[in-house]
Amino acid sequence: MSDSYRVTATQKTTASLIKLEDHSTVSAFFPRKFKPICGDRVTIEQAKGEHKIKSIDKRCNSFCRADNRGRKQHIAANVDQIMIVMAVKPAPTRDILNRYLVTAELEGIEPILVFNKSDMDDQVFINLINQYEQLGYQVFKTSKKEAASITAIKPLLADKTTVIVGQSGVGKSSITRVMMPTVELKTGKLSAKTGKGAHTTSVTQMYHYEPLNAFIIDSPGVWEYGLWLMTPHEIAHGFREFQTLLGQCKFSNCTHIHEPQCAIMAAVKAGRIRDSRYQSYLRIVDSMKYWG
Ligand SMILES: Nc1nc2c(ncn2[C@@H]2O[C@H](COP(=O)(O)OP(=O)(O)OP(=O)(O)O)[C@@H](O)[C@H]2O)c(=O)[nH]1
Ligand SMILES: [Mg+2]
Ligand SMILES: [Zn+2]
Repeated sequence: MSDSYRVTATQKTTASLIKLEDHSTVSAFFPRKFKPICGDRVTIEQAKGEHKIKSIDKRCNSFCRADNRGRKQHIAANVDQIMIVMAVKPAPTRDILNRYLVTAELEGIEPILVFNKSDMDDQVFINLINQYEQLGYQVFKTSKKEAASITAIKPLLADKTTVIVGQSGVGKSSITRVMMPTVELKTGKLSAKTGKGAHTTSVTQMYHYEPLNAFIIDSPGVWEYGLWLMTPHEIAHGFREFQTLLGQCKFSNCTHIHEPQCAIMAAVKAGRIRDSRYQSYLRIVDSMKYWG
């Protein structure tokens, strides 16, 4: 049996790998058609005195986003959890959290919500935190100035692969650094002009943190997180509190937008689904027209 490796980073024709048995690292080249991504499990062989990726295991799941034409772009593979980081500044864009959650629900990735920079304002996120806790999500309020608020998340990372996502400048790398002090990460300053992040992390990179046996994937921040072309049915499935009602609408192909006897709209009316979440669902469905 050949040894098992995971991809920690990719360059044009080579990938950095970590050997799962002893956590040693190697570099291996790959044919272009392979398209390995961070988190992939691979086997390697020797070719002309170099390491070469021989095979990529079928992915359990992957964290994806839309490319600029609405196609599904795979970012990280075989992930157990997604840590969605938001901050007081830059403030989250309107539907960004729900869009991340749609991906998480569809791919079977457990979300961890982190509201960071509470030192700048302790109040702004109180309502959101309550709402998402009520939906059953794990929610944390953090500040890099209060290490305990971040170390509280650490136990969740043990023995898991966690991808950390969020807008540029929200503090993804800063949080990772507090949780895993021995791992070397880059962090940057917010641009004084725009208050936006400076895109400090430029490539997706997986780190292994020995004390927790945790794999952490730090990804470059985005201004906006876009979902690839999806059907209303897929998007509705991405809203956790809709799931038990799907299938109870009069029409099996109900889009929950205008149809009579829609179980989702009835639940919104009755206050069992929060209107802000339903409005966000409508906007996300509507946003798919850009890929049309
Ligand atoms: N006040 C305050 N500043 C923070 C906190 N966390 C991070 N920052 C600052 O925010 C800036 C951006 O932090 P990073 O950790 O680089 O952000 P990032 O999310 O990794 O950004 P990208 O790599 O560009 O995606 C840095 O100047 C950090 O020092 C916090 O809890 N409070
Ligand atoms: Mg970063
Ligand atoms: Zn419906």
